[in-house]
Amino acid sequence: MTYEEAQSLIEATLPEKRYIHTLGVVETADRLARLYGVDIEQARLAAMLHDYAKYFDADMMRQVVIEENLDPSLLEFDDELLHAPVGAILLDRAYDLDPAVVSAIKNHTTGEPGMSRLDQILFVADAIEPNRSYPGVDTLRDLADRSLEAAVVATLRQTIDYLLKKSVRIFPLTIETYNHFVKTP
Ligand code: DGI
Ligand code: FE
Ligand code: FE
Repeated sequence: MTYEEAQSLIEATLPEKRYIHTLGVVETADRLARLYGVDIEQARLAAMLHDYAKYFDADMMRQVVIEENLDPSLLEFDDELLHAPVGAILLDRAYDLDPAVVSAIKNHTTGEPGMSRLDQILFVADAIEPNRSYPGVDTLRDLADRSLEAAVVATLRQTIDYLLKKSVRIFPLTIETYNHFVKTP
């Protein structure tokens, strides 16, 4: 799948606001890929496709989890978690994508212990793209220019903080990713 094909698909699939977010993630992932010596074409394609399934029907996505033998614990947590792994598998099924791109899409919401630098770039770019606005986002943007791994940890810390404040359950993979990337003294 070329970047242009992905762009047409995403422009036709997502509402305008989410498409604008996506363009911000592409721009940010492109910049981080250049900065950290990661494949720019893979980063742009993964960013363009990352929220493909964001507004898909939750029951349909739960069905995909079952049929494709994805982690069954996804069914016990917030439906928000489904769009990353389900989007990745549906896109791969339809377009036979580069496995590195599939992995970045799959891991963009929770991260994954030991995730690749391409995965890390999409994970961070999603959190800091120019249209994002939440307390601390500028600190995260500065950090992303200095250390990709430190930005991954800080992004996870901000996500976990946000989930704690909302009193919602935290998906174990989010915590496991945090534990993997955090530097212990
Ligand atoms: O799809 P985006 O909004 O661009 O960003 P995303 O893919 O990072 O999704 C963010 C959503 O996922 C947000 O509503 C919080 C939720 N989320 C992320 N990690 C966890 C989580 N929800 C729960 N319950 N547990 C998690 O660990
Ligand atoms: Fe997402
Ligand atoms: Fe996103």
